[in-house]
Amino acid sequence: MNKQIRNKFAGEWINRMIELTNPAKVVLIDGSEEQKKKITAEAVEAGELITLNQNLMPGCYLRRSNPNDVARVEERTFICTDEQKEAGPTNNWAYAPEMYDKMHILFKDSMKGKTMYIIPYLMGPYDSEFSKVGFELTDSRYVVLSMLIMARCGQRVLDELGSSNEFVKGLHSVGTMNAEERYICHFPKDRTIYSFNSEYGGNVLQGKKCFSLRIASSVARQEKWLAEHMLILAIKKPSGEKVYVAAAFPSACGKTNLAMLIPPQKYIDEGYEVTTLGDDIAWLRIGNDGRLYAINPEYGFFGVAPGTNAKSNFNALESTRKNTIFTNVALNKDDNTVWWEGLTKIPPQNAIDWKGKEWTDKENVKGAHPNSRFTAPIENCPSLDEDYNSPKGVPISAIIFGGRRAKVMPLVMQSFNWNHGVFLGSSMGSETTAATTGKVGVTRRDPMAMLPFIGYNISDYFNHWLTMGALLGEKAPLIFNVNWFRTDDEGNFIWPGFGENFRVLKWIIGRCDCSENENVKKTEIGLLPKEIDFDGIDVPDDVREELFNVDKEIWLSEFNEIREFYDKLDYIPLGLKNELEFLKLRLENM
Ligand code: SAT
Ligand code: MN
Repeated sequence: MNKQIRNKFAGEWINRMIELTNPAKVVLIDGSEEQKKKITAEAVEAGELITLNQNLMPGCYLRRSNPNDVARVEERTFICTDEQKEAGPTNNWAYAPEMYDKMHILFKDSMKGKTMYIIPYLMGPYDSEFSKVGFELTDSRYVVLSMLIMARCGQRVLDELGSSNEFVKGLHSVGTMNAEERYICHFPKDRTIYSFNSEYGGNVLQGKKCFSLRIASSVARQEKWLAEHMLILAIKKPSGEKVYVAAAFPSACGKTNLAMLIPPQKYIDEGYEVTTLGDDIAWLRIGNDGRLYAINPEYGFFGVAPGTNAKSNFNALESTRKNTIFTNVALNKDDNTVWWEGLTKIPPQNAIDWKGKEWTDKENVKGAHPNSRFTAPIENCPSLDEDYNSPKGVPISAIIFGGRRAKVMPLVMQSFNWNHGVFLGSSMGSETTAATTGKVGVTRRDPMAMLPFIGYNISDYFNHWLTMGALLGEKAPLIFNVNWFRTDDEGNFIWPGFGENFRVLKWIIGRCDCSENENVKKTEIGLLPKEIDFDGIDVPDDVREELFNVDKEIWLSEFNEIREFYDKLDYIPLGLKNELEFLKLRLENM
């Protein structure tokens, strides 16, 4: 029996889980350096981690996962409730009592002969109204060491919890790694998460997607706040004033790059600065002054390695220089460091690929898995904002939605109002194939980049966004849509992206402080800039026009696609139905 947890509610539940999983030993994670060192040494000893060059990369380790376990598995991820309509048509649903039964059979004796680690963790800063406690019980040292990077963990969290019964319960076991029996289960009503047969971050670092998005979105609906798949950044203006922005993008749209953007030199010289508060998740609450405040509940970055280099994302690369766990990247044998596609032009001479084999056929075999990752402490980030840890969060002036669209979306536009902004978010998406062909391809709708992460019915989620707008009233952030991926007819990107995206951010913050009051034109689809500051980059006139072109035919088919998407949902809140209708009227009069 476990006597280390003094909180009565947590203690009772943990004892039941110990009885179920039957570990040989139970260790409470206290958050100390000493304990972390010990567990790291054990993981190295057991072959679970490979020690990298400690002179060049102090505190860094490499992990090779089971090759069948390299990404999130949406088809094995479940929202478990009493009734299907609570989960809605976009989630995998399971009847909660039945799933509990199934899980309890799988977890029975699953930790036999192993150690159970009890991880008390906090999502959000200490002493903050925003923050919420979770426990993850796991038999994986890799998960323990990753959680110590991604969340605030240990004794201080227990102190903060005190005698409260408000915490998220999480159980994880690596099981047998049988992919067919892999389960990532969420029970929103009980605030409980069970992960089985996986060790991949998005499935088992439960503080991340499971708690901070799926469970939290459902709690946020009840408590009238928002749990969103958004980065948070700050832009300091030459006057010294800071503007905070939150932004949501589907995967592979450069979210981490935007979070850590370095402006072109000209703007740095003028006194602009971009700083990072978060790269993946934001919790947003209405503050005492009526404005929307945001925190990043996480404490680290779980970033995609391939494509990251000193040019594409200097700050991300720097963040991985120490105390970082790399998963499924290549090992450079010459200096015992890591490598991935896109880090340098030429791969290392002597390397081992992500599966642990000598990497000889560099033409046909990848060195790193495309979804290989770094798990790095947020405090390593050179562009970290001084307020990343602020218990009261930062006031958000603008919310940005974005996707990968070849033709339909302009480089940037502002919504007419909150409801129209929610409409833009609800219909956002990415074209998977279009970017390479230049044609308007199949769009995968990914509302607010939350499709796999909404812990309840998507129609209720849209409704909740409209409610938040009503509560915020005139203090609501402005809502924008951006598209860095517009292409010409040959499929070439016409916008340079990366640091140059700062030019778009500059217009956005100008809309927030009214300095761009004159630089705006009303179109059928939204408010567009008359011009963007292109000074210092070569953008031909026809490209300037193309970046902001609104094509009636393309937009009519976009309208039809959105309607088809809406038709698949249980219901569409009136506010969004109206927006769709208004769009049609404006297009017909175009
Ligand atoms: O795959 S994860 O969900 O862990 C990472 C991400 O998509 O942000
Ligand atoms: Mn994400």
